Amino acid sequence: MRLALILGLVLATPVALAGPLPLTPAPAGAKVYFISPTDGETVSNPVTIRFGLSGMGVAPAGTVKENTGHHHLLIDVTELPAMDMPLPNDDKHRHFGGGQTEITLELTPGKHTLQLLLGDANHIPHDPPVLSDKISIDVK
Ligand SMILES: [Cu+2]
Repeated sequence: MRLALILGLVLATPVALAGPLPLTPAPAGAKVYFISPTDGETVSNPVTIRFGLSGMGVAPAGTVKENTGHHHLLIDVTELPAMDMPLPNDDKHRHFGGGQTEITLELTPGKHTLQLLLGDANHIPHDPPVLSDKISIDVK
């Protein structure tokens, strides 16, 4: 099973692989972005955050299917996590392994940054990473 998975990824990847783990290729032009809120917006709790994705499809974690992934929401992350390892799973790195495309949450009042990063079946960013612009919001 694992050998077949690795073989499949190698065969599907036209360029040489970097790093110890085979990365899942992302198609050119794939884009992840915030539908809402928008950069600089002032919002009130609870805050609903909607995730957009174009050029790829959303699939639950564990699903090995070409050109798919699941969302990760980075909250107030100043230093991006490693792009060749499974993403951390904590309050600042939220996984949406069920294939969710939005979340409603409570944020402490004040300024926060939000960024989206797509992960593959194993929570590893794609090659190249599918990463949104970082937005800032002000929570009242
Ligand atoms: Cu994940």
